[in-house]
Amino acid sequence: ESAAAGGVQVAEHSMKGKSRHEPCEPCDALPACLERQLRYNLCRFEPQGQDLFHALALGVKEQLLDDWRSTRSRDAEGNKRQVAYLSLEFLMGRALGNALLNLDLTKDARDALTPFAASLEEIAEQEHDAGLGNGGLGRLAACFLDSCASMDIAATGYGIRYEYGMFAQKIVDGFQIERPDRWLKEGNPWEVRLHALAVLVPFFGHTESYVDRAGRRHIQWVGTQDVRAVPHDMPVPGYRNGRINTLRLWKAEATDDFDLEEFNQGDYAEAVARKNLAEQITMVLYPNDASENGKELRLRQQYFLCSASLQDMLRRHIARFGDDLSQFAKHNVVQLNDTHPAIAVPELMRLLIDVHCLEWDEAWAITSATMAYTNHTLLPEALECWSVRMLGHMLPRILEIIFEINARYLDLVAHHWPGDADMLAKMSIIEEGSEPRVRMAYLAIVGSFSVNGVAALHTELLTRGLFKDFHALWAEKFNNKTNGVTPRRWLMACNPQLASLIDRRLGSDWRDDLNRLSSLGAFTSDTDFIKAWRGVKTANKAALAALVERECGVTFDTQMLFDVQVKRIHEYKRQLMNVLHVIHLYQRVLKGDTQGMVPRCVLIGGKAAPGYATAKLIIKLAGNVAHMVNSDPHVAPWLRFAFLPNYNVSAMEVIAPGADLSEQISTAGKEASGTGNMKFMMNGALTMGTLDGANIEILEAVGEDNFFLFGLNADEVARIKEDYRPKDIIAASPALSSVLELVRSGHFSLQEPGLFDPLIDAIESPWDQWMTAADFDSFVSAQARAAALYATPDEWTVRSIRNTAASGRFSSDATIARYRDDIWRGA
Ligand code: B1N
Repeated sequence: ESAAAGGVQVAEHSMKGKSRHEPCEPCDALPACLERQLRYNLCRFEPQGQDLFHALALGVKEQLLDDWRSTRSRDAEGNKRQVAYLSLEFLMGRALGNALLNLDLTKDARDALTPFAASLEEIAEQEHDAGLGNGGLGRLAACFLDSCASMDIAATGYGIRYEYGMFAQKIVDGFQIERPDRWLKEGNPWEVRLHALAVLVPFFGHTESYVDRAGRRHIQWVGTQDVRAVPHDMPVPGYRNGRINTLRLWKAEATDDFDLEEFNQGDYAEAVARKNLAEQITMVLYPNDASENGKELRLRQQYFLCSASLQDMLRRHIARFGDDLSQFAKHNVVQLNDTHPAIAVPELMRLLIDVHCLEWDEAWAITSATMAYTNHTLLPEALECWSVRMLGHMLPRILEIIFEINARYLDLVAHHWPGDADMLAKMSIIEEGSEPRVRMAYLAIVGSFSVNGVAALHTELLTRGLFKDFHALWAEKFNNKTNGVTPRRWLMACNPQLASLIDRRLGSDWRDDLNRLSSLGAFTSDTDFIKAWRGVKTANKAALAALVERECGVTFDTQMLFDVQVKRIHEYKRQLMNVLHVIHLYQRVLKGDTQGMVPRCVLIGGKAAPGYATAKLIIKLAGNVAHMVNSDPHVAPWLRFAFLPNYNVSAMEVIAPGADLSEQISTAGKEASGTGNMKFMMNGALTMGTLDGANIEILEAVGEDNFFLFGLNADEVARIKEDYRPKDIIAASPALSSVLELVRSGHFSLQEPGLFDPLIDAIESPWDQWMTAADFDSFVSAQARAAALYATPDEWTVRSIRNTAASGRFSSDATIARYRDDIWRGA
């Protein structure tokens, strides 16, 4: 870090002359450090509220600072290829527990808290979740950071420091209400603000061309309104390896340039107040999962992130290698987390050409050898297209570069498909029409050397469907990288009892290579082990039951089957089908038809995008059904149902360990991968799932006897779509008919008859993309198979063990190893 001054960088400077690993002053151990933070840093004499958490976090940060600094200087001097993970979302959750685990400081932290009569668990709960993401895509970025650090990869996460993260969900009268998430209001002890590394990001203005003294034509982007991007760094500790990577989050601030005219007219206060406009850029996370809404502010966020991050990478490269940028791609790779940061392609071109004076061809060679693009969804509503008009106004120079990239690329297309004008229009980065738009996915593919999907089926559907023509042109770019989840947070930290039971049987080697969990298979006839395993599950179910009791006022009994579906609410994920199954069970109990049933507690949780009316209505239905189910004492021994408000990362840390059955029931072909499915499996839940996303690979890993498979596959969904007649299917299904009839009758909406008609109408419609009617009976019978198995506890437990045993493949360490070997070569 050459332009260093401030934070960690300051330490680096003042350390010159000293041995790198020798601390300035001997760092006191955590207990003394905690005292000192409280007294001399926070000035708290009677700690209350978040005080102890803050003191402990500051103490932990102090413990890792030397390693953080030495990681930076090692990377700044070494020859490892630097990975930049560019993402609009990092769903980090809480940091304390994870940091203590990775730094091996958990015991020290407990000791430090002893004098305060506070438990570590209690204090850790004080931390606000860093909810800087919507769901799977943002949480994947967080798991990847943990794995990169743990595998000694020099990776930096580049993101936005949103003042407001994912909204908090309240349920009022059964309806979702969104509350702002001011997660920074009490300060963030982990972050280090680095004003000295701030960069300027240009917006608006126009372009001019000029000829330099050597006769070369240049373009200048002038008259811009610049916004200052200030990095706020968060440490990302590797698992017990001394590496501390960085999550660098940019905050938008106004520059000190005022509108002079306004200034001179005496509007001083107004001029200063207008600085707020710049700061809006990093104010709030857009809460739309898998849908795109084309808002101008969102484009500003995207460009702001990309420009600031690429400037930062170029600065670091130049500090290391000097002005020669020809080897930039050899030393750097940018992984684009979906198309949200795809504008990095033309932005890197701009920086190389306009700022660093490279010729187009050389700049293009560097850019297209640096960028790699991950696609996370096939849903058409999520594919980003930015209006050419908006781009031309906000980022005129970037639009010019996009046009030039397109022109050169279309030459290639024309060579490949001579005389085929349709192909040119179809494959153009610019979608023509009354309001021309830039297809960001096409821009990302053209500008990248690697394009990957996130599960085997998803990659296959990409190359056979959405990106078929690109695959014909550049087959070598396409590859699959099945997602994974970090076993540190999602097993060791969230399920310490299971982890230590595994330690007792296998030793602790599995912690460094999760594939070693497969040895658990040898203990599936060991009755003591089975008993101990079930004991841990029951204890975790008690913790989950306590959460449900507290948040929903519903009593879950740990003897009952815990059937859980938590994820964003979306029609394709089919929470509605799950609710219909609950109604089906409810009807059976009311009829006295409990033969073969097993007592069951069903939990659903998740947020709906604020503008997604159908998803919000599904939440309302779940709440109303829960109310009916739970208030009938005849039903209580058989069935309980709760909708958990405000599902987030921290809730999942309690939910995954306590689940018996994991609902992964999306319409086949719609869920790109899923990652919740992996967290549940790792914690010994059995999966109820369709042949979709990574479910297919989970099924393959664990075997059919240990998985409840149902429903149409992706090909069948596509085929049946041509002639889909749900009304006929419903008529032929007594179970589905009577469930839909009960909903239609107003039984669950006595005050508002007809409230749920839109949901039923959708299921009955021949255009229902989600094919709930087609899969319902198959789902119900798979649920009956699950119940039958649960009636034999040892049989169930053996399958639970087999699920954890087979989950090594879904460690994000395995995923990251494949990114490193196939895409990030040299990292
Ligand atoms: O990305 C996850 C996958 O496991 C999920 O299957 C997939 O649905 C999820 C626009 C998205 N795809 N697209 C998004 C998020 C925010 C946004 O503004 C789209 N999220 C996914 C990880 O690969």
